[in-house]
Amino acid sequence: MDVKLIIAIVQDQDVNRLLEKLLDNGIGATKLASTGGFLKVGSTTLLIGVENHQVEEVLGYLRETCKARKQLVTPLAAVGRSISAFIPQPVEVKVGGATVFIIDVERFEKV
Ligand code: 2BA
Repeated sequence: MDVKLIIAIVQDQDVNRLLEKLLDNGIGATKLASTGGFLKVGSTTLLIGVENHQVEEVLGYLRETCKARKQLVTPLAAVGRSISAFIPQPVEVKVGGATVFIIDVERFEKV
């Protein structure tokens, strides 16, 4: 059996629709709470174990349900400078749809 582990980092707003799609189609998933290293806001990481022939199907569900969104980030003011020297302007950052890693599983057991 050729098993893959799909690790998908998705935005919290998209998770319920994605999980519904997966479960309706008999695909199991584990949901983990996560935090993005850059924005430091909450996200959800799903562990999805599937056979190789189901990978494209899962990618399809991810594309259908995970939307790209824009967020404004305000860079930190430079330390040790007067406020007039550096007034931080919000910068727009595009987040998502989903960040996906697909990993070969050497062995899969349920004991
Ligand atoms: P965050 O690290 O919070 O990043 C959120 C968004 O900020 C990213 O969206 C990207 O558009 C932007 N960004 C990240 N690092 C940046 C930087 N050094 N300079 C400028 N902009 C930056 P996405 O690329 O859609 O990533 C969404 C989330 O997926 C990330 O949240 C992180 O939790 C995860 N992720 C992305 N790339 C990853 C990687 N190579 N390894 C592990 N996790 C990753």
